Amino acid sequence: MTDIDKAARADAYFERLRDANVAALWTIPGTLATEPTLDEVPYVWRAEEIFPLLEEAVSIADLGEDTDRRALNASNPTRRFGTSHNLVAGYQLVLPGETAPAHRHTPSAIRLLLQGSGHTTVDGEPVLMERGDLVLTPPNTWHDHRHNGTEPMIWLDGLDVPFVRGQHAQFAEEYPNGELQKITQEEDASVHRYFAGLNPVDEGWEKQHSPLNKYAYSTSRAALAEYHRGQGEPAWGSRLEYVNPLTGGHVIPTLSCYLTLLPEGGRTTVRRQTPSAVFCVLEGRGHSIIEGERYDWSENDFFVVPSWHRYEHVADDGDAVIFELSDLPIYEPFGLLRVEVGPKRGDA
Ligand code: GTQ
Repeated sequence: MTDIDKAARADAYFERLRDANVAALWTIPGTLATEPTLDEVPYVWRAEEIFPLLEEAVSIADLGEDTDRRALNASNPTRRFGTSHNLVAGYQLVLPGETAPAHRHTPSAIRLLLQGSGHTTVDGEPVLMERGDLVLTPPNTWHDHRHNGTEPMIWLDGLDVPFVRGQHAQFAEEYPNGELQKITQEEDASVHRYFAGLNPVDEGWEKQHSPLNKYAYSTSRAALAEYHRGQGEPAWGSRLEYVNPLTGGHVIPTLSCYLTLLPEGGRTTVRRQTPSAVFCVLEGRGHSIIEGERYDWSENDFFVVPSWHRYEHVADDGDAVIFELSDLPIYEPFGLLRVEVGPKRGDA
């Protein structure tokens, strides 16, 4: 058989395979790739550019009429939807006097309050949100937003929607009559139950997510400063994870959150890991080097580091405090978590 015969036979064969809805393994690119392809890109969404666009949305979308949530989602430039393949982040705006009606859904959400103050009600608990507070909206919890302050309220939304949709597991429902939910608990009730590192004994908490609906910035910032001091104020900074007080584990089954303090002039250890992450800057100005490229950031900006990209952060102006939302918990149960951490560089 000549090479020409063989090639002609192969072409005809592959066509018959297509008709039979099968493919030959040796023709499929990447089936057994030796490492992940970097097919998403790092990107910074700047408050300076996006806040005005969000404010413009007020004249375009009335809350409760045109939309239940006035939010701008950040799409990775390589994707139609999703800040990374598992995460979607964005800014949301609620004006004084406005309310966003209650609903619940299988995707989980976190909020990081950036400007103004107001409430998110989570399963009957009104959670007061102030700058830097992390508020959880775990899967299938009823949540609505209420603004009773004076300044427009803007926060960072972070959700696992691309992951949940990818699993064909997205369900959502509106609260009856499109209204705010009934308040059944005191303000910040979950915070009051867990504030001292002591856990209630007979509550019978059966859920997989943290029973705490809020991690107040006043508390987390102080804890981070204490920890950093105790570590001898390393130039590579200090990083803490927000945990479920009952288990010490991640706050939500699919999502983990961290807070990093990086002293002015400091530089984090280079890191590369399979999970993707969205970082939001709470304090300071600086830049990150991601796969050799420089990305500048300042207060209220957020940026994505996709899977398996090498990155480090540098604090250029003031101590930097960076919040991080990660999809790391998705990787753990399947043995897919890989983390490479470079050497600590000290002040050199
Ligand atoms: O505030 O409840 O960005 O349900 C996407 C889905 C925000 C919210 C989003 C949501 C919300």
